[in-house]
Amino acid sequence: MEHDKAILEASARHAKPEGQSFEYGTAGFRMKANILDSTVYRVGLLAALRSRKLNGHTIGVMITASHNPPQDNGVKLVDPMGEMLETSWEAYATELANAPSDQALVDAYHKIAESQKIKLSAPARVIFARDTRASGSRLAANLVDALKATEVDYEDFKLLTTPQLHYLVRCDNTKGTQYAYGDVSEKGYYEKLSDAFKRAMKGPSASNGTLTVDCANGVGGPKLRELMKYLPTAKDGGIDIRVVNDDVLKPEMLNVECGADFVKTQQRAPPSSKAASGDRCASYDGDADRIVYYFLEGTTFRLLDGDRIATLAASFLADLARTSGLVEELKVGIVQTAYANGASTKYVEENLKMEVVFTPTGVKWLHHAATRFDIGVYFEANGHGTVLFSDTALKAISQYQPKSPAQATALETLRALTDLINQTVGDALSDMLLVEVILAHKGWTPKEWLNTYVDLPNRLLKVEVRDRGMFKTTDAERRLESPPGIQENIDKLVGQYRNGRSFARASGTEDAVRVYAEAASRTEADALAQKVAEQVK
Ligand code: NG1
Ligand code: ZN
Repeated sequence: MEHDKAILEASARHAKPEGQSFEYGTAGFRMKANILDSTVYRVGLLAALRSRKLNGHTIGVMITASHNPPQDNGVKLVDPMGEMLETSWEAYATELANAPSDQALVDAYHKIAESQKIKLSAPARVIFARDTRASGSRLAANLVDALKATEVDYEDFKLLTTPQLHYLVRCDNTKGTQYAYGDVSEKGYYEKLSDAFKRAMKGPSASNGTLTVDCANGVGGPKLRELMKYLPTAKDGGIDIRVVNDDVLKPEMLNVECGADFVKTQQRAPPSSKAASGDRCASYDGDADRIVYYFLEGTTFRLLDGDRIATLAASFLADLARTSGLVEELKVGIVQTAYANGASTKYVEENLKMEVVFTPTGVKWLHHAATRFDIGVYFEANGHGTVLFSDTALKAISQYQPKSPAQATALETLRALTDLINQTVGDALSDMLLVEVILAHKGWTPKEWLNTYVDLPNRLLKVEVRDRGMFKTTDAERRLESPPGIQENIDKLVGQYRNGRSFARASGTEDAVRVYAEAASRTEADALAQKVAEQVK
């Protein structure tokens, strides 16, 4: 049969670790890098099948473990428009990864091809990239073995941020069409973003003060430095950026005491930070698909997380739609998860008067829900998110004839933002430029941004349990269905605290149950979280 011999031969060089089981979860496969060899090879086989299934459209493979420690790695697939792999195919990935022998792998491969009616002689194309982890090049070589064995046309983009790869996949699949997304090159990405940024910054004078960016010692560092070559500095109406934590020559430094995950979970600046009171700071995660902002107010650490970026972006975009005369046509909405601070939800509903939709954790759910709006803003509290414009919105924005100079100016900015914002996935570089544009237009420092609403104190706990599989949720993960009885107890506890809200759910990426609680004061939030944690133990 087509390719069997080659698949078997290469598989023998990438044996599956015995007794190890793998699952394609919300972040693809992610674990210690030294047990990922067979999995990455097998993901290559799946990428080949996926591309053949979709008439040879380009499929992306990203090798990264995002904010995980340096010794971990991971791999995930990118679908043709730059979105996450279709959910129904995740089970195939898991099946291939767990095939107990080389022959079982070939059998599983054919079973998928048959059930999906895939012609194995059809053309296929895969592009891939990796973050800066030491294990990345070895794992990429395993991927290549699979692509060669299945005769796939492939291109190695080497080191990229995750969102850059998503961008390239979409560009590759749309080139030469009316939906062409951009030039299929890293340079094309910088050119698109910087051009849009310059257009969006035409109105205000320049961004206010230097932005310090902590790159988690990951791939975002060199890529930000590259992007900066294309961006105007403040004296030319742009932005001054100071890059810190961008050491990628020591891979053991990745995500260590820095980066978006550290800042969000520790609620403090990286220890290496020399920021003074009021300085505007941002942190990326290890593959630069997440960003959070923060600053010191005196000595108090103030975090501006994904919820803040979402509210800032949604209110600005709605204002632009209104000022440009498009308001009747465009519905702006926000997508959040249960982890969004309750104060942000209240602010969106009561002050911005916009609809909020809740989805389970995991960007693919948020992304999907955001497509239901004309302008759909989605962010996880941890800083992963973007803004999606529907086809109707894009058409209205590009075709509308402004009726006044004010409308024309607003429309120009809106048009620039449709190009500035990465439409495929949350992107730290693109999101950063979006925030900078908005702050510059509003003439805001982070302090004014923070003053839009007051976060409810909250606590996130990780609870080790015997079997997290027992924890089943409903209502966008906000209520536990099983084990029976726990939800009733959580409800009772929540009722005892002012502005109390709490929920428990099994993590999709770690072997634990996460408990979230918020309440009117820090002491109450902590106490509520503790009590709920006792319920799930
Ligand atoms: P889990 O482990 O399922 O809670 C975490 C994050 C998600 C998302 C995924 C994917 C929290 C509470 N959860 O999911 O938001 O980013 O990882 O990486 O931050
Ligand atoms: Zn990431």
